[in-house]
Amino acid sequence: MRRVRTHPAPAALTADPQGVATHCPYCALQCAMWIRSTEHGVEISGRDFPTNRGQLCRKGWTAGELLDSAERLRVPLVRDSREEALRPATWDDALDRIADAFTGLQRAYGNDAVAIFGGGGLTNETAYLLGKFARVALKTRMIDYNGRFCMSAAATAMRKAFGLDRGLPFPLDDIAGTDLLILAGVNTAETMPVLVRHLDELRASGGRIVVIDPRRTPTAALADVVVQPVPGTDVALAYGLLFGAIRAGLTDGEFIAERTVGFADVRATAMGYWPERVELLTGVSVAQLDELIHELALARTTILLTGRGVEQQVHGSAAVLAYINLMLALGRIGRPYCGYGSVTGQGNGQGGREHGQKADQLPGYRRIDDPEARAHVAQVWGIAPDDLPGPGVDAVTLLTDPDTDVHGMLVVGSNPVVSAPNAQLAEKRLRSLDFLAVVDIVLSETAELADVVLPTTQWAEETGTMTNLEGRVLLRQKALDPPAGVLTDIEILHQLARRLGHASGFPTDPRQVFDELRQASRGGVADYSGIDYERIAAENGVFWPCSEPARIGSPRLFLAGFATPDGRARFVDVAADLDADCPDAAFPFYLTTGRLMDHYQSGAQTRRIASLRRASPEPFAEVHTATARSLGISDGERVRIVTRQGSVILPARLTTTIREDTIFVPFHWGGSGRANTVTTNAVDSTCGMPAFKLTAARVEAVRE
Ligand SMILES: Nc1nc2c(c(=O)[nH]1)N[C@H]1C(S)=C(S)[C@@H](COP(=O)(O)OP(=O)(O)OC[C@H]3O[C@@H](n4cnc5c(=O)[nH]c(N)nc54)[C@H](O)[C@@H]3O)O[C@H]1N2
Ligand SMILES: Nc1nc2c(c(=O)[nH]1)N[C@H]1C(S)=C(S)[C@@H](COP(=O)(O)OP(=O)(O)OC[C@H]3O[C@@H](n4cnc5c(=O)[nH]c(N)nc54)[C@H](O)[C@@H]3O)O[C@H]1N2
Ligand code: SF4
Ligand SMILES: [Mo]
Repeated sequence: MRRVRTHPAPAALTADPQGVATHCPYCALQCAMWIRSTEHGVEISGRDFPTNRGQLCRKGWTAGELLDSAERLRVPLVRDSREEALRPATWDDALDRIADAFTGLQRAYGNDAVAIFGGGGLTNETAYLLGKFARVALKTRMIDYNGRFCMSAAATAMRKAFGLDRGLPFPLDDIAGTDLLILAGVNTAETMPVLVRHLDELRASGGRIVVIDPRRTPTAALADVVVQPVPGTDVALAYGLLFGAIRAGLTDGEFIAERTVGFADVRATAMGYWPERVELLTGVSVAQLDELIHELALARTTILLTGRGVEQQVHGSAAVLAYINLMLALGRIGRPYCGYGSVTGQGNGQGGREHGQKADQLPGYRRIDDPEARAHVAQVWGIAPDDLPGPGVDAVTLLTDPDTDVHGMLVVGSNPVVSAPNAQLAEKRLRSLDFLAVVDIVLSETAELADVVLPTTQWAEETGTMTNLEGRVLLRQKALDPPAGVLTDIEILHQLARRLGHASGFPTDPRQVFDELRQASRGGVADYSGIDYERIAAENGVFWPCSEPARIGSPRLFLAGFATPDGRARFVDVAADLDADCPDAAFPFYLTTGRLMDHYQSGAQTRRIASLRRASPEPFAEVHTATARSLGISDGERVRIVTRQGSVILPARLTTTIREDTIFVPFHWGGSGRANTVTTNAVDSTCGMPAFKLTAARVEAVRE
């Protein structure tokens, strides 16, 4: 129970004495909650729903605190030059400044002089309108979003293999029914704590769990078999498992013949990954490989999930494809209680990538370079197809490359000064822009650099839809009025569009935006046309695709066929030997980065919540005890982590759960503890995914 502030709940579709039905503001599990105003303030409680069955993690329980925090933004901030401090301003002044600056820059340098950077935590309505704002109001091709850092590798791989990308092509409940769950590079116990109950159910019904992670994480504690590969070696490991599966006769010839194409080449490549070689490449011993093959042999059904550990690599999409190859060869995809899935991260990481925030996409998961898609969306938007800009550039290019035409930027729902790879490059580039505007709920590290900062409403103060990790479209209902004078993201877009000459086309009512999104997505891969707020509220969410007139949601995909032209899945013969930032004599360690239970992402929100800050007050470097001994480092002592990109000083936290050649640093802090000061800016060339999970590093004791 959290005390926040009193406000009557406005009329909502689903409300009862426990409050208004809504969902958590953080991760893609989107746990269902009740939120209620009482005479003591606002209370949050868990709500029964298929994904969370009434449970919340401590981030969810404490999410209400930021609604009333002194640190939240309540008025627009402006400054005339970067030497000045930001000062309060009226909405008219702040909005006029943005419109004037963007108009001036576009007049001087062309339409692409202004860029948009969005986020996977925004509602579908905001994400959709942001894409439309870029293409219609600004006519710029320069738009991308933080989902590039998150989902791009798995999305690219799934589109290649299956013709469609939906994080989980099956409901979460299926997990509890499979014989074998393989978690590769996903630390569920910390990053989706509530999902652990599905793992407990799986174990209770006799299912087994394999965890593949260089660190023995809290998730590994739930597993039957744990292997700790060298970071960045998942392609080789997956091929090694395929070699073993072929040799043990586990492949499903009938499935391969009837439902796939391309096995011969992949089989030939896999034959080059015999166990002794894979042990050398991955550090997973021949005996452990045998153990994994034994698990595959015992199971009739298998679900394999990847997280950012596999995906945030220079060969992230190749690694996902290598695991998909394994699952296809076993015939354990497109069948009940079987399948491959990527655990989507952000609250709307799934919907955020379907409705046009991405440089190469239009609503409904349409391609911006597809003439038919352009014609459809242009018609919905009331413009000529030729007036739609073409594909833009990926997030890392947008945020760091000084050679793009970009001179001004609007950032909505992301904090790249903390979260971008090798963040000093993004920081330098943002500082060098002629004009930067940020829409946020707090003065994030990125907002601190801006010329204009606009405050916006929080999750509980606006209605909108979110699409969870299963592809289930959910309704977050407005439960509280925002503080006086704070606008929603779509009200802000409306105001800006109006000032740019678009009096209509940017509605402020989320329902109206959603209705337009339905039309724009109609006939696309992610078809939402058969979904409406009432159905979502009445049916525990609706899975896409859901088209009119049938209006049947699709919880399980690929049972009858894949989304490729011939209905067959593709084996993709990927290479393992791609250039990563590998350790050498000068930088002998693998630095990997990731998450802690208590903080969310750049920490902009959770570092401002007292109990979370207390539980996890500062960043640190996880170092194996044996490594620390050889370097003369004791627990808590400050160490300098040096990479080819920079250095950072952090207290060492000694552990025996990490590989001796690997260092782990959480990325939730900015300033002097910013992990991304030292991460590489190398990306996966097929999708622009940064290699957050592997930078070559040196570790030194700091002795003044
Ligand atoms: N508490 C919390 N929860 C969150 C978030 C948060 O910030 N905090 N963020 C949300 C978001 S947006 C995301 S994307 C998800 C991310 O969720 P996860 O993917 O579970 O989280 P990460 O910590 O980024 O990485 C997972 C694991 O990958 C391992 N790993 C590193 N390198 C490799 C490798 O080469 N191979 C393999 N197999 N594993 C490797 C790391 O040791 C780490 O334990 O979490 C979501 N949930
Ligand atoms: N080293 C390293 N770096 C990483 C990763 C890693 O594993 N290692 N993971 C990457 C991944 S997977 C991700 S997803 C990114 C995420 O990194 P970011 O994009 O920085 O994510 P957040 O910290 O969630 O930033 C969201 C911002 O939007 C604000 N906000 C919240 N709600 C709203 C809203 O409704 N409207 C608006 N306008 N603003 C809002 C928040 O206050 C916050 O400032 O980080 C990436 N960076
Ligand atoms: S698991 Fe994710 S969605 Fe659920 S309460 Fe925690 S942060 Fe919120
Ligand atoms: Mo993410």
